[in-house]
Amino acid sequence: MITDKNVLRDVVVREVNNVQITDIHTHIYPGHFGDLLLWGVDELLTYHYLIAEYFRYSNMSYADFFALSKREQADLIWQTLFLDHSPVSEAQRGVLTVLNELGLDVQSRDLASFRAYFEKMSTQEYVDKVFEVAGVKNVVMTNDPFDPLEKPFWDSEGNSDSRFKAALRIDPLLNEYPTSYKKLQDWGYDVSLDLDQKSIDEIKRFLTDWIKKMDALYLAVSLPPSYTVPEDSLRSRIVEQCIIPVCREQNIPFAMMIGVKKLVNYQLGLAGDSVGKADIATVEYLCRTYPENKFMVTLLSRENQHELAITARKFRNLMIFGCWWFLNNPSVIDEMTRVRMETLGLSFIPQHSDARVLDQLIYKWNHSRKLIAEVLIDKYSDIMDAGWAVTEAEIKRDVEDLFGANFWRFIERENN
Ligand code: FIX
Ligand code: ZN
Repeated sequence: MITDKNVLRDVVVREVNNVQITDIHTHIYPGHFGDLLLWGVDELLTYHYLIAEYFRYSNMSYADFFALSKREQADLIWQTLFLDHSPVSEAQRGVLTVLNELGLDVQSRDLASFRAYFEKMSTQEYVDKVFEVAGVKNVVMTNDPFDPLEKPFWDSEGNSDSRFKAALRIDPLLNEYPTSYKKLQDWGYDVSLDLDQKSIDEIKRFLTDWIKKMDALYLAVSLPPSYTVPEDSLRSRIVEQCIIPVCREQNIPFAMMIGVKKLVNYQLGLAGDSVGKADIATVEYLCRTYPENKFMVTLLSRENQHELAITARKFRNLMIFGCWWFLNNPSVIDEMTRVRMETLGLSFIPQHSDARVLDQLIYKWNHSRKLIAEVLIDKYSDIMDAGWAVTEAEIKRDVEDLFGANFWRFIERENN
């Protein structure tokens, strides 16, 4: 039993630093998926978060910037965001954390030397290195059969690296059915625009085929703030008549990531998306109406977070996760984790990395481990003040729950 708060801090920090993480939402791929896997310092510097931050200081035309090579873009970003101004934003600091955790001489500010380090590394060697340094056991990818660059890999060799788990991502099906249905036709699914019963059945077959092909752990979609179910729309009908029954049959969660205002500045590409408050009533409706289904939900707006935590209190088939995208900043991670722990105890998934560049696993988890550990220390300290003495084994158990076991238990799969 721990009765000393200094010992408490040491144990929590040790267990949080040592836990092997399951990262439940990323955009990275195994090494054999070729150029789909982004890694190295030039990819880190041209992350879309940093591109948005670069243009805060630059009058260069968007077209001229995107016409540059990735290396030339990285040079501009390094000079502007790191040398001309101190790199204090979360994404800027993240680059420094990656380089520092890899043992490079960050103080040198020598981009050429950083590039030389990566040039010596093979892809597979670096995948192994990053998973080790980041303390990540496995990641869940974002796997989109509508992506013409990714689909060929699933139609041929598929995934052979067990550290990379699949999630079936179906944004085009839900958000752009008037165009995506033609692709389903090309793939041999007898669907039509008017979404007749035959189309409903064929969309269910498509979803089932791909869940099995990928061994998808969940089915995911990114949705606008206006997302509403039920409503008189193709999207709402596909959700209730296709996705809900298939996810129940396959016993996998439906993961809704709600609140993205796509391309508010279309000239910025991936960096051009923004945020809007979602309607929690849709989450309530789906969890209430389909108690046999499991839902994972993350909302993009800070203003949605308290009501999302309260909604999770109402529905045991709802698992809330992550401090997504614009929320993945220390001030907000701290606030969200405290609200969630005070509201839900330990029955939530505090974080995912959303890593688009392999190396980001290192900084996103280095930063979040520290923040989540501080919240845990405070919460254990509070119950110690009420006479409760927690054990080292219980701290290890709780930490493993937060950083992976809650997810594996919710999806009823083994973490292997
Ligand atoms: O929809 C998503 O999965 C988002 O996370 C991405 O589209 C977004 O660009 C991102 O990487 C945020 O971190
Ligand atoms: Zn994402």
